Amino acid sequence: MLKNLTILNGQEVYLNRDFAISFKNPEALLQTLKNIDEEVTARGFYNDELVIDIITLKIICYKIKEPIPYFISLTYDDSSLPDQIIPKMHKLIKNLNKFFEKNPVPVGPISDEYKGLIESECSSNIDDLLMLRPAKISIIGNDFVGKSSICEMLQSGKIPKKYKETTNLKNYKAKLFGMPVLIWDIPDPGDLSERVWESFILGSDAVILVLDSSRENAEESKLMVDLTDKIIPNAELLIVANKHDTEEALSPEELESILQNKVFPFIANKPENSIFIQKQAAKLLEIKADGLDYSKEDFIIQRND
Ligand SMILES: Nc1nc2c(ncn2[C@@H]2O[C@H](COP(=O)(O)OP(=O)(O)OP(=O)(O)O)[C@@H](O)[C@H]2O)c(=O)[nH]1
Ligand SMILES: [Mg+2]
Repeated sequence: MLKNLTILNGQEVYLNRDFAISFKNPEALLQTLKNIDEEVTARGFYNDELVIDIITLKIICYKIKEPIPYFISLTYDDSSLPDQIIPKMHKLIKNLNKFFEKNPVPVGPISDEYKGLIESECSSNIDDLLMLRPAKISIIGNDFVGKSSICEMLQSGKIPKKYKETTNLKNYKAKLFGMPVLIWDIPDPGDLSERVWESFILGSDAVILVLDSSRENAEESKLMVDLTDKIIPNAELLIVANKHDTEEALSPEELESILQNKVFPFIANKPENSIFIQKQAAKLLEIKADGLDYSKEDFIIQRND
């Protein structure tokens, strides 16, 4: 997933857009980029890309000399492909160079208006980059627990008009708080061979395990938590205690003691609840956007920290 795009000119920040959280400390990435800029400038690495790995992050950066000296970097996680990113970065740099030729940088501190112009110049290139590798969220769980309802809520904020059993894998393209994502509606593991089920969840950036909140279902689902731990140990997990409104539903505390993990109590047959599941899914991917608050305690089970 893409995490950040930054353009610097010395200490001046022309653009610093976070798509998702890179480091817990919000200042850390910008400081790191400024240090890299200083280093590449001192070494005279002009115009060629430099790919740098920092823990689980990759940074592709360029130091451009003409028409003005600037540093541009794209930060993403290790599952994206630099080969696809590089030509798109070249396009973006070409656009920016044209922009800087036409709109000479004003003397003195850069105004917000000028920064706004830079951002709008980049916006179609950014959309293009974001489409390169949308994050994958797998929705898993037993039959009839509410998986497809949650997929619809994530995609359109609506719920299915009537129940239809999902007999095979179904993919949804969606945007969560502006970020393109792929949502995989994966059938009950009992409906597939174990190998096929496992192959469906491989490559997930995040997993939403849906329960109907009955005791029997919670006990069965425990196995699925263990399987995801084994197959996709880095994917963040959200356990949705769905059908919270039904008589069979156990309390969140009872479910948590069976599953040994936090659960998110939910009711997926009410479209007005869509925003709550959309926010949780966005937080699973650590998307940065207005309306997403990471300071409060939440339901995400973090496995890659
Ligand atoms: N009471 C109640 N019903 C719900 C809730 N969420 C979903 N349902 C209903 O449960 C049924 C199954 O929902 P789906 O979203 O199709 O469940 P699924 O897991 O995709 O089902 P399969 O594809 O057959 O495995 C539908 O009739 C939904 O309307 C809920 O929170 N409360
Ligand atoms: Mg379904």
